Amino acid sequence: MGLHAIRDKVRAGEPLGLEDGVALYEHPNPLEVGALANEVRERLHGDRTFFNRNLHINATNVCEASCMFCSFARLEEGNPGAYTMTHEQAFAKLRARVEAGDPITEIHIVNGLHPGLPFDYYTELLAGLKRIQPSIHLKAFTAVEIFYFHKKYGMPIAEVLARLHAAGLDSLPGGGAEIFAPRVRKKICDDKCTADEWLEVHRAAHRMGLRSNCTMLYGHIESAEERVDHMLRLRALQDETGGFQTFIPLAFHPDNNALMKLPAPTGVEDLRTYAVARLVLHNIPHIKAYWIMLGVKTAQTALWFGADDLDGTVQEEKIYHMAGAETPQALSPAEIVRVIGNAGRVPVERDTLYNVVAEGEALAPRRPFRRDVRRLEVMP
Ligand code: V47
Repeated sequence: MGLHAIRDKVRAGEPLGLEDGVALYEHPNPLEVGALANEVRERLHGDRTFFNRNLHINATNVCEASCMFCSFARLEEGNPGAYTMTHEQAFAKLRARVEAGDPITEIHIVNGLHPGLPFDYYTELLAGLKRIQPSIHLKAFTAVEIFYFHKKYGMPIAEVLARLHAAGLDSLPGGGAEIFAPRVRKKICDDKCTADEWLEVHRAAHRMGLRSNCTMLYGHIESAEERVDHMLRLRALQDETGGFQTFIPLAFHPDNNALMKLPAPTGVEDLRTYAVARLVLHNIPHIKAYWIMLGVKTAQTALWFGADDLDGTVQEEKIYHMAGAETPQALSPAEIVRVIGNAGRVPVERDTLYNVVAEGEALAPRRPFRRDVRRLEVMP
């Protein structure tokens, strides 16, 4: 399938199929693929580029699963580097932000599958954070964690979600999806929930009115066809429920894990994956360039290859930094605003549900944007 035919489909609003997606991966010119994705990005969002003020809490890295790509997990309490926060330690992280006068709107919580914690550990974690800042949005627990709770505590998925929601859960992050193809899952993450189970958790969350994100871990052993198949399965669930807000392609980081012999994906592969995602996932409103994982410069470039969101200020990221990410642990809102502006886009501070918190003059003080990037002329 040539790019002409795909361009016609995209412009006519026709969904792309598996063959189209693979053709986009195989097309010799990534800039042409990127330009088509940028058309869709600008049709949906113009120049607007979203970010939020958030804090990451990884309450424990003790994890029963042995995913080959993971540098964060430790199999047992007591192993070198293993930790589990007390509630007070987790609460102190939010209190520190509140005392610093930092108006964060979201806490992102992702953990290992800890075999020894009671369900109350999680409900009390959520409830305690809400007591400190009732307005905070808690985006917590990947579908893999929710499925683990369902098995471990013997409750239906809907009941796990309902009890967490009652304690303060507001939405689900998109992690744990990896690659849905059984061939890949069997090799890299055989001992956690299947693709269907991951999708079932998100379906149940959407039915309850909770929104969620979705991800794809790329750049390890998967093929282009398996990447596109993954996107198509997400798109099918989105057709059914409409509950996904954002798709986040996660580039594999090879340090300190069992797949460390593999090279990390190149910048061109990163940008192409953003573009293919924007084109295939026409029904998911946002594509997030997670700067922590991509690096700030590639994330800026991705804003011209389909992405319209940079994630947030973050503070203390562990999963990628233990896997070799060299990005800073946090960007201030003023820095994010400058990063977006210097990429030639317009920053918009959002909350987790994409309500606008601030834009234009109301945003953090900043140096003037270099808005002339589109008008650069070749010097004589
Ligand atoms: O599920 C783990 C990935 C995910 C590595 O929803 C790795 O807004 C690359 O869920 N190299 C967790 N990736 C992160 C996550 C997330 C992140 C940002 C935003 C959102 C959101 C969700 O991190 C895991 C796994 O797919 N991961 N190890 C690694 N070595």
